[in-house]
Amino acid sequence: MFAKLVAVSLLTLASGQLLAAECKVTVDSTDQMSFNTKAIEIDKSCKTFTVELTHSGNLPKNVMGHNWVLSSAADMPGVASDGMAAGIDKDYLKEGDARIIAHTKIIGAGEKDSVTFDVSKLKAGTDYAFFCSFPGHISMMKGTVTLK
Ligand SMILES: [Cu+2]
Repeated sequence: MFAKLVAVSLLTLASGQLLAAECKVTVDSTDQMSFNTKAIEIDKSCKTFTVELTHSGNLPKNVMGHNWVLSSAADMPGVASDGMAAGIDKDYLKEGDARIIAHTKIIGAGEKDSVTFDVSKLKAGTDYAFFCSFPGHISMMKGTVTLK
């Protein structure tokens, strides 16, 4: 009985450590207008979550720039189309757009940027999306963000 209890406790401890949530992810972007992931999962136990965006291509940001933008899936088309008009100096995002939950700046080849946001901004039961708002990129460069 005692041995069994100890075994269960050890198992709980071990799985607890194994399951410790990683509250950050690195997303790479390329000259092929792509991200290296289509789905990001955020553990509910994370207070904040950090996304580091890298660019492994060779093209400069005015030609093949990328950013990482988070909004609800429903808001994504509107954020992207308003962002297109904002221009590269504004990272192709409308200034003060409340629909944007988090975003990096636009980066070019060899550059990186990261953003950290409060996970409490995400509500259970809402679909979230990430995308690049560089004009024309959203068709290829988007994915889902899920709170789990
Ligand atoms: Cu892009």
